[in-house]
Amino acid sequence: MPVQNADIAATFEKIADILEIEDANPFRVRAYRTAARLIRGLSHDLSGMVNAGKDLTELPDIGEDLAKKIVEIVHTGHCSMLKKLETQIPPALTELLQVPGLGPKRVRTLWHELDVETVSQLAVAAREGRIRTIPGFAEKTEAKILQALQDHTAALHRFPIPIAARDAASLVLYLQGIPGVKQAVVAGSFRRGRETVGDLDLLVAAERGRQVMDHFTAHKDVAEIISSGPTRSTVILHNKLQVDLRVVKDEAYGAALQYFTGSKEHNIAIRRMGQSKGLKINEYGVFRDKERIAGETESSVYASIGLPYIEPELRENRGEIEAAVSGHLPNLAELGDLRGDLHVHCQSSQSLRVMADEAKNRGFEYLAVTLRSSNADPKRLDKFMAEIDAINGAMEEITLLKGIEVQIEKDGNLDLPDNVLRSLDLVIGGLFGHFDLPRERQTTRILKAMDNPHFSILAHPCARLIGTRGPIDADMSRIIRHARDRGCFLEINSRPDRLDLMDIYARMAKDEGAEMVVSSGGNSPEDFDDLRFGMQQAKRGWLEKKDIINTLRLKELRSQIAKTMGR
Ligand code: DGT
Ligand code: CA
Ligand code: CA
Repeated sequence: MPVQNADIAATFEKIADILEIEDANPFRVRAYRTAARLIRGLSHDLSGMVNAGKDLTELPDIGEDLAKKIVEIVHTGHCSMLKKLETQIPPALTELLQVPGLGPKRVRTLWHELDVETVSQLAVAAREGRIRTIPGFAEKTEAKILQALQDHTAALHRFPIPIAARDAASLVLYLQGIPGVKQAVVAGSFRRGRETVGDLDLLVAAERGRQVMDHFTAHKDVAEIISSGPTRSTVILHNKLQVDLRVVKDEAYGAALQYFTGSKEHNIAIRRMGQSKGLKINEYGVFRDKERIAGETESSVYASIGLPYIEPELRENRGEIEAAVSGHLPNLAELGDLRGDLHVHCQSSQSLRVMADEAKNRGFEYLAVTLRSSNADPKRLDKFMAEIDAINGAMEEITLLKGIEVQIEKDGNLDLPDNVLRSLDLVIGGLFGHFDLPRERQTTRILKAMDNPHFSILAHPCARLIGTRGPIDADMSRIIRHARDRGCFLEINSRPDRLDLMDIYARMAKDEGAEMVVSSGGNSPEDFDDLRFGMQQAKRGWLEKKDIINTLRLKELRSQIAKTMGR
């Protein structure tokens, strides 16, 4: 199929967008926009003209340079200049331009001032009121962005966890405050720690359901009541998130929680096991004939079929029931097991101190600050080292490690020379471009990066951005085995739009005997909160304390890393 005029116009629009984000010469930007508009309005096909050997510069506003690009696009289907430009900015950045009210200038400012690179990061920044703090962004702008994002998120159907988490926390608190409510919790996929949720499932134990429902549907965040009865209601919040509420009596609370936590596949398997023992298991309890024999707690439901309690993160019918039967359930790692964070960024010496203080307050023993390789010119690197030494000299309770985050280049080389890497305690490497290489090349690229003797941690190995960019096409099982053999560690990055390693690969890595690290990947003190999402992902991957190296004491951690780095 020949290249359409619309494709060529879109390519030029995209070039103009990126140039404008990069603050390029406005005349250059305008040349691409003008050409795009002209091409869209043409009545004849450019590909036909190219193939007929016509001189394109005879068209208004098309010079030598643009003509050459059109020929390239018609012949090859792509534009090498655009490909090059795309590697210069975070890949999701141009998607921010789709948000009504955001032009390239604003996108650039949000990126530089707030580190906002994706739509979900924009949502979090808007919700936290950080956008209004930038000069030129009024409170009204922030509200407009928020509204636009809510429409955008609704279109995605599934909600990112941090947004659901806020609504969940505030609704649970609200429900707990209603007279007569004994318990209020979140069930469903949220409780199982999935990375996105379709809707929120809330469960309340109370005697009088009608009263609870009336309070619930009157909540200020409720935009629309889909249905409301004495035991079940469904509402839509202003941000388009659907919330289901079930009210049950105390004696059925455990059975209802087990049922509404799911997953459906897990429940079906549990119900079958019950049937084989002559039991009926449903959301009201466990019954033998008409007699209720369990249901007050979740544990009682599992115990009725001879099983130990199964953690919600495992309930996907991925072997957890068999493991429970044979007594081989994992002893899952907990957030409290983490003794430090090995991947955070700091913008200034001041924020370095703030991060160190916060890490100490959270009871961490160590914190690796990872300078971005793009900021690692000799002068800044020296300053960074000196600042860390100064803080380590002044603070007793916590040790800062000198880390660096390097980019894995297209050919698998790291973007800093070995003599620089040698001077650091920790080298993290990740993919920041060329996400669409074919499988074999992508895989060998990563294997080669890990072979660098200074390489210690593979950051966000799948390089996906939830809701924006899918995982790279690579042979994860080979990457995992290589990491194990080489002694490198695989990161579970806790940023809510990354959550990468994904649960299935964390599980594969554990099974293969590779070791992992759960990192916040944060830029500010609050970002340590995200570790809970990373730990949920770890639990969904069946990880135990021994699978996660940042549960080690500093001394053991140091010797592990030193071994990896051949020191
Ligand atoms: P989501 O909302 O798409 O992120 O995923 P869930 O797992 O929260 O699904 P949801 O909200 O449709 O239902 C909540 C739980 O209720 C689900 O995990 C298990 C239970 N459930 C719902 N429908 C059925 C069903 O037909 N059979 C069984 N056994 N359980 C069900
Ligand atoms: Ca749900
Ligand atoms: Ca639901």
